[in-house]
Amino acid sequence: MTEYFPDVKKIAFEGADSKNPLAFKHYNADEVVMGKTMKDHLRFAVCYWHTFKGLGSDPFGGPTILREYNNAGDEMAVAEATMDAAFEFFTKLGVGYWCFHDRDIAPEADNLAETNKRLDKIVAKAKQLQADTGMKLLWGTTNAFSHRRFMAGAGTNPSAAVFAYAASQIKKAIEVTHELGGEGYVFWGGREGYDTLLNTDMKRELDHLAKLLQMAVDHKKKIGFTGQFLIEPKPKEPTTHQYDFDANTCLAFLRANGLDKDFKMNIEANHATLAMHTFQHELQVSVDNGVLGSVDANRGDMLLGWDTDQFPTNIYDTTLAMYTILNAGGLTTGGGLNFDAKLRRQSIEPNDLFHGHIGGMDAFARGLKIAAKMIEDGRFAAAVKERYATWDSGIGADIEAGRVGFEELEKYTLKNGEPEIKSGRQEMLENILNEYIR
Ligand code: XLS
Ligand code: NI
Ligand code: NI
Repeated sequence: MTEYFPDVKKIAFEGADSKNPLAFKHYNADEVVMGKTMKDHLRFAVCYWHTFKGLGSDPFGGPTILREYNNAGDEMAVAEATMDAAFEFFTKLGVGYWCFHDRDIAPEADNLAETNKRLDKIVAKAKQLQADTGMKLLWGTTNAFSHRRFMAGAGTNPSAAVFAYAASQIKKAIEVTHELGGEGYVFWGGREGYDTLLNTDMKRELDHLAKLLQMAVDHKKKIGFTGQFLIEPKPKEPTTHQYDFDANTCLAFLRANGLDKDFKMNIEANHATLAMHTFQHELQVSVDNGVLGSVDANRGDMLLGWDTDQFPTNIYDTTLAMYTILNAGGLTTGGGLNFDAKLRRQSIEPNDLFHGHIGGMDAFARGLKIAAKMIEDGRFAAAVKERYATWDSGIGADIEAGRVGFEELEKYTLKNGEPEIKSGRQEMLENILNEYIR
């Protein structure tokens, strides 16, 4: 069988002092942190679209990256060779999971029936490779945004026939995700949004989106798929106003339509910052509402300001993300850290794929270890607890328990006078954080 990454052996953990670019410095799969192995905490996944289908094109130029598997022959031969290359990569990197869109793994044909046949063929191959390697599917999804039929959206398209097409495609994608034992299924609202209200009935579009998601929930039950449904918020791009703006907007939409028990969030770092939130904010909103499902682990570029999907390297961000995730009990079945990240278009060597992923895995391993220490030491938790201490007894406890109203609070204030105020100590806490990040 062709080897696509011949000069790479299995990536090993060599420790922080290693100078080998093809080794982990911090990610040590079996090392136990707070009672769990790093592997089980981090649940890394490789995404198929950027990693194997992304060839460096941007709005100003075509592909820069050449891959040997793209020379395998006709479209289906290329799809099969790509799958072989992908499983070789997963195995050498040592991740446990992968993620895909239907159209990443099998090319579209002239009609849906033929397209589905192609998909089945590749899915059978993927199933075999999963069995051979022990790799698991974190989640599957549908690409209902690249083809021109979806230029005005899928579930929110003004045409009912396009809606029907999207529904048919999603039905099949859920079925093949189920077939591959996927732990989850993601709905990222590709072109579910609008560019101008001059041509858009927003209310109607959102009602249709709710219908589509309800149909997906019904179908999931019908076929016995028990994986987690996930919504991936994003505020803009490709449309000006994406309907799934951020976690709170998604929650409001799901609750308004009685869908909130059936979906969790797939939080992407780059989408959080596009929404003018931090990555940690979006994770925390999800945790506080009991809907943290999975994570698209990447980063944006503040200077460019679009969805650059870069590999995560910022230890502050990975630390704060892991701090929120660990405090919430960690990622479990249906959740993981999926590298929704692509190489820069000048990174044209096959090994650059390893460098990107190794760096991301090491950045999160460091974040995990640092966050675990922060939690074990309890200094931040103690500071937060102290800051809210007035709620633990007396009038605070009465308010929280609903024992008092405006009358009682007025009486309390008239009696006690001006409240004592305290420093938020942000600088001190930031300095303590820097004691841990090293
Ligand atoms: C695009 C999204 C996409 C989803 C999967 O911005 O991040 O890649 O993760 O459809
Ligand atoms: Ni994503
Ligand atoms: Ni993205």
